Amino acid sequence: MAQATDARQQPFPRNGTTSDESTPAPSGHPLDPLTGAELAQIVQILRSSGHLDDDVRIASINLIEPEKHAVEALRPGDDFERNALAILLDRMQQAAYEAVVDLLRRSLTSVTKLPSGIQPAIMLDEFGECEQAVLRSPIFQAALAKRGVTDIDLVMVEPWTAGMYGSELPEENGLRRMRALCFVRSESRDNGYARPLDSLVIVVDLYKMEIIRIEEYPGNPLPPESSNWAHEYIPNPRTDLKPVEITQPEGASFTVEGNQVRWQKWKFRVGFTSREGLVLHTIAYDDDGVERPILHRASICEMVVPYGDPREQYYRKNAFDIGEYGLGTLANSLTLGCDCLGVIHYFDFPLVDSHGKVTPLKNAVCLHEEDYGILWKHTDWRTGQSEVRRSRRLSVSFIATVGNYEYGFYWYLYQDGSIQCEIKLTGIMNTTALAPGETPAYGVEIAPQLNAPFHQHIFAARLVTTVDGNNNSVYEVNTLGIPTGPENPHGNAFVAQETLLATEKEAQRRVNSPSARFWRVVNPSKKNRLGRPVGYRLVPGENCAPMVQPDAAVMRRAGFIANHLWVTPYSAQERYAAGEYPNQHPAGDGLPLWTKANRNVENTELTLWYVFAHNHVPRMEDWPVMPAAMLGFQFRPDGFFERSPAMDVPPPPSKTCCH
Ligand SMILES: [Cu+2]
Repeated sequence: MAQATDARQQPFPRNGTTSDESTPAPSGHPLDPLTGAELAQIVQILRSSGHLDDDVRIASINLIEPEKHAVEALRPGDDFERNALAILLDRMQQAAYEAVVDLLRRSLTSVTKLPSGIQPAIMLDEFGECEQAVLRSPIFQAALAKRGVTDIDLVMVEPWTAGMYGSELPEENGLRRMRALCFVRSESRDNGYARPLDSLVIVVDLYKMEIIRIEEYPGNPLPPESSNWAHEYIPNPRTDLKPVEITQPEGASFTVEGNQVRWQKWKFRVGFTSREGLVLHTIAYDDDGVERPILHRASICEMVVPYGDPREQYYRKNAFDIGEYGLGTLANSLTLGCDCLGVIHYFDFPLVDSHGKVTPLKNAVCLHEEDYGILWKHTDWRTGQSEVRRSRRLSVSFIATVGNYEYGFYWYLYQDGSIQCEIKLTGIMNTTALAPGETPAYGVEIAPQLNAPFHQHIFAARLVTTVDGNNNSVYEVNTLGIPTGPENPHGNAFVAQETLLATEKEAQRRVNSPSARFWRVVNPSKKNRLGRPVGYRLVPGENCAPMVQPDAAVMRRAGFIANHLWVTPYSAQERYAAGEYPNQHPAGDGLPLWTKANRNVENTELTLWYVFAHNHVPRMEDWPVMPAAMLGFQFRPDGFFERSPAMDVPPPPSKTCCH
């Protein structure tokens, strides 16, 4: 891995001319995701160099993003490098590789074998291959027949990542594995999650695509009810909905040039990776003609969904949907008028499958404006003077389908300088079966004999902060009442107390709603007109503690969920909260490992990691398809502007206002 790490630190931009005049520098911007042509070229370079043959699969190919300083130093017309990291899996040799490809020179820079035991993320086509391998297996069919299931076409095999729990059998060591759960549809378009067959877990070797063993458990009968969600199954749809039309007769207020977006005073770039999906780069705000940076890079970089059912067949359900599956790969192609309304700009991004076939993902990211209620308002009751402004926000989003669940990722920019991240959780809950009359201990009965287990959806946002410049510090702000006494004789006093988080250990924090805790990211060398350092505050939304115990096996891979806030010095190599390869990782990568050094995080270049959780205690109303639950956080200016930056928003045209 050392070789590959070195290759990622190649100097950039490359000043001067190319050595080979036949390979001109690429157009666009060095942060632009790899194009389809670039992906095809990388595949071709890997093939012709002998590193990609029939035994080898491509787990992912992504741009090696240039370092922050290199991007900042870039001037229009500068020449720049394009390097990519391909993660390869040789099934025959049972080995994984990192290959670095130099697109400008059309050459392979390095190929590094990963240490044994490191498993790249699950590839999209492995899900289908795994399901088919199980369905075709006579021993699986025999296990089904024992349970009265004879129509194999109705069986849904759902592979889950196997993780690493210390309970693996010796014969599994070193194998690339998944653990598949089973569901049985009542007809071909039925909602299979209504009928979990929870007495079987099939452990599959993905190298050979064959069953290692079938685990058999005491099981309950299939629940009796169908719970279909497609429109043809829903009788009597409501009929009193009149149309709502979003019209923007003069078009949208944003402009898009390549992947760069400008909207009112905002400017940023849209990026996309196969792992994280949507990424925002170089978010800046034009403040009276001065472009002030805020975030260099923003993404949701990891997530984990721990389930609270301790039974042997279920305690390993802890999907790392980003690091183990890849949300970009699982992104939907969005539909105008359904997923987004109004004047839309869609970004397409190419995807490469495990065999090297490149296909465009149309409409992967949606960009549009939304009316968002009142921005500000005041009425002077003495004079009758009244002013109101409508809030307009810019929405950038994508939606990923991960098996039974959907995750919508939305980033919003507002006219008051605020940035918001919102995640919408929808789709179908994972289920288990109950005996007639049984009350579930670790879940909620949501339909007759159907249990939805307690679980949490935990997300990690990675924010490379550049609040008015590169060197930032973080303060925690707690609002505290002062005990009644000489300093607070009337008992009413309370103060907002700021505490500097100077080191990585000091900056490992949890949310605290009783003290209205938030974190203020400041630039200590930039003062506002009142003498305070300019800042942005990270305002938590819904959040809660992780419910797994600190010594739970999953915590060895998901150590990042122990804190809601982590602050690290900026490093382009520290990219994902659970490390580069959480799939079957033995222990301890990512934030817990890096922060052991307890590095300084005061007045230096920072990465802020905000971890937030939706605690899902299922409801009957979440079934059969869960109405979207939303959570997220805000990044709001705090002493960054000299006054409300929203004052110059003009009143709505009078014809659109009711009087
Ligand atoms: Cu949930």
